[in-house]
Amino acid sequence: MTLTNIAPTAELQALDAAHHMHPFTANGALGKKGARIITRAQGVRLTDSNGEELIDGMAGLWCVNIGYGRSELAEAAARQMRELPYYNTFFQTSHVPALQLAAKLAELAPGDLNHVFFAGSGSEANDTNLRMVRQYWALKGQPERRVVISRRNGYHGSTMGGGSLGGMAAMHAQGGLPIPGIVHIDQPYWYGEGGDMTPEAFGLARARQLEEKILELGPETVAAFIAEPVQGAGGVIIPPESYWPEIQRIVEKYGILLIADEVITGFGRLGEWFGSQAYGIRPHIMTIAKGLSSGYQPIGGSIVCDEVAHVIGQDEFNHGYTYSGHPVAAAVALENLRILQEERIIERVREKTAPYLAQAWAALGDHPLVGEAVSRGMMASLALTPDKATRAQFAAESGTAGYICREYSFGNNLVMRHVGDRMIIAPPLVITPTDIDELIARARKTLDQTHAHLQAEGMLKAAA
Ligand code: PXG
Repeated sequence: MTLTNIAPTAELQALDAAHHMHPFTANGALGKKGARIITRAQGVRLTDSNGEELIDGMAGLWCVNIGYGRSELAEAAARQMRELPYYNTFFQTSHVPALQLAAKLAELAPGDLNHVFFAGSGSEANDTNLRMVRQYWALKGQPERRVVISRRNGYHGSTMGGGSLGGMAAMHAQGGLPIPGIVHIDQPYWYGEGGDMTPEAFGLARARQLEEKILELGPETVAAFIAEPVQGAGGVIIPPESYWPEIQRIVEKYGILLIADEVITGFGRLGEWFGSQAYGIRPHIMTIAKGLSSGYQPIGGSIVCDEVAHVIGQDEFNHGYTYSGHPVAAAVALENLRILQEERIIERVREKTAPYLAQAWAALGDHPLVGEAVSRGMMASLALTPDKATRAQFAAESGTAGYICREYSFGNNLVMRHVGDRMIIAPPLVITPTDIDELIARARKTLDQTHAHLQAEGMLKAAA
């Protein structure tokens, strides 16, 4: 393929290394190696500055649900930019894209989740949630209800609030996180932490940690519990079936608010509009972002139930962002939702693509390097292990094998990520069975190469 609009790759990489600070990256090391420059994309495929074509197994960063290259979204953005490129919604004004998007989300969201507070991202939305649940209890005359319970290895964003709500040890190790008033319980990660328990018993035990924590803190101090229906950034951790019903029982028993962080699971990824519907979760607030606009524009928000919105509305909520409900982002999100709905993309995931992926992905479980291969909807992960029978960890530092595997995958033109020694994918929802076959073939080749590499280096050793 000829590329006419860009400089040679080495030149782009040098500029990138000199001036661009990448998120979640050791920039010194990347600068020496050179970033892969992505120049365009169509459907489920990316093209880089050398003209190589990659299958995007991660839908960008879990967000390009409708796939790349939908010109309807570009047109919606251009139309809106010409008509009203920006206005705020702070001081007794509104605009059509924001109010239409709020109404559409109220229609799509389950139960009485009928009110939307917009943000520019998932992190911002979770910061909103943290302030909103505390303000809710303050207005209810219970200002001492301030603690938010969250989970280790959960991900809720990278701002001070979002990063504190999240339970990422590597994030907490930098910059003074978590902020006060946020406590963490353990995750429902059976494969890694379940020991000899059955998944069902383990799921119950991990859910009951919520009750134990509430009792330890005193129920009168707890504002809310926040969790992702399926953990994404933590490694696609699919909870045992027993987990969510028990969580639901506990939050209702103690009357605390439940925040479902749907930033990844929203907008079809689990074969329903929201992950909460897939698991029968009844949250008071849902965090949304990513698939809301399929990543074509930065937008997030909180979908809030009648009761919480009513109480918050009793006083001025001193909170908001310049770009809350940005008209261009809202117009693009509306067009994205129209496509998801009219093209029945979520139904196709539920009935066809997710079952197909589930079967093809599970077959990777027979590979000698794979301890488990699991999926739910269009999220899938596999655990690399030196010993399948015992679900052993590698003797090498966690993430070493995963990184090697990711490098082979990238070399095979498949974007498959690693989280520690788990390999993960979350492709665009429009991926076809033929594309899935190709994705799986590249993943299998990647596993073979990784296995050979680890064997040659004497790294197929289990931790003591
Ligand atoms: N909640 C969840 C569940 C997320 O996955 C956020 C909140 C924050 O959204 P913003 O838009 O502020 O990034 C996320 C974001 C990874 C990775 O390594 C995942 C996310 C972001 C960056 C990296 O998988 N998820």
